[in-house]
Amino acid sequence: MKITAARVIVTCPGRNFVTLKIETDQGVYGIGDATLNGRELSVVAYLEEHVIPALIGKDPRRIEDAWQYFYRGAYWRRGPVTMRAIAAVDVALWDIKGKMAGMSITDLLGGASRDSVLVYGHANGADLEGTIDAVGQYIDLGYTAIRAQSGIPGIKLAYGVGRGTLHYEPADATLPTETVWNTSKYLDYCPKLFDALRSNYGNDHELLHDGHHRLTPNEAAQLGKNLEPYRLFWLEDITPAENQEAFRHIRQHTTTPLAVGEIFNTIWDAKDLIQNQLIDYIRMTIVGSGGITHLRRVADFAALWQVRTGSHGATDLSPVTMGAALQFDMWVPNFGIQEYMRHTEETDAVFPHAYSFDKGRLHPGAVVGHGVDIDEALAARYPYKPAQLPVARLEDGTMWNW
Ligand code: EZ4
Ligand code: CO
Repeated sequence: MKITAARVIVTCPGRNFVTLKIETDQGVYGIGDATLNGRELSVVAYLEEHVIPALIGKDPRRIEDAWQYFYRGAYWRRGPVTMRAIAAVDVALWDIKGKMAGMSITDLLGGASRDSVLVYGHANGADLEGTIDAVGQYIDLGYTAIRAQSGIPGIKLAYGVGRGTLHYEPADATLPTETVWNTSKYLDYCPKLFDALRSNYGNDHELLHDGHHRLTPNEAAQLGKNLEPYRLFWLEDITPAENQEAFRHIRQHTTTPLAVGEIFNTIWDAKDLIQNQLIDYIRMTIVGSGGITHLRRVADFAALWQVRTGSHGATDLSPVTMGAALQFDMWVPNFGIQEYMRHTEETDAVFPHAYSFDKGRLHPGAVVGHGVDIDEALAARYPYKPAQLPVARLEDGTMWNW
């Protein structure tokens, strides 16, 4: 069996997506997501210039060898661009293998460990009242786990505040939007927000929050302590994690569960965090971390320390990644939760899929491979539109982490 062709499809049904389609001499094809929010065309070039020429003629059944070829064989390892390109190849090859076997990727991995996948949605409000309402709306939609983000009095364009309630999308301009950050205001406001949410809705729901890399380790420790009475499911990305050791201080001061990993690319980014039990959830995702072949190694490693998965699932991860993630989530023994931001109707139409939401959970549907396709004729009607993620500065102009 041979790969006969591979091509990259770029489409913008409301936001940009990069998709790799691999065709074989058996008439079976597979697709993989390669979207890197705000840097999409760099992965297109990587795939077209450096990956596709080497794919032609390879045996698509040899997924492991393809992974090693594009990882070890690149010499220049790791990084968001390389690992997304590898992920796209990997997911497309798992899709092909599933179609050839007449099996879902869950079955290829060893079969389902659960009946459906617990997901959390994003409730965003411009202020306290708006956020309380938004959480109520998610409860009404059937969500049992909800991430709450809120506009903060005195902060211009706080992270996570949407323009609509269901479709938050931060990438929005050809040059990054400038936001302003103030840590003290956030540290004062955040516990008030969760106090209000617990007083309004009680303790029956899981509540999550994303700090989006804004705090120092000691500030993170303070926040974690102050949020303990509200029993969060997790506090995410509370400080940058390039230095994994930095989490030791936070861990020593709070029992609020910690989640990290949406910008990680390989197991090496998470190794110390996991083996020193400095986090509770690893948020690496298929598209960001070299595909299913690599993510299952991360999950198995994490299981040794009872660290569970919590894959990133924002709207910049295409339905192809969501379909593949659900296949993975159904199998992975140490599953925690899956992030799920709804795509727009335009996006869902370009990527036909079988997964569906019901009562706070996603059901993958009966599929072979990952079960997500691309309607190329429809995709061609939405040309690429440059968009970038915002940047953040402190009030005196100092660049900060967005
Ligand atoms: O800001 O995916 O947990 N989710 C997040 C996301 C990220 C976007 C960046 O492209 O932090 O909203
Ligand atoms: Co996040």
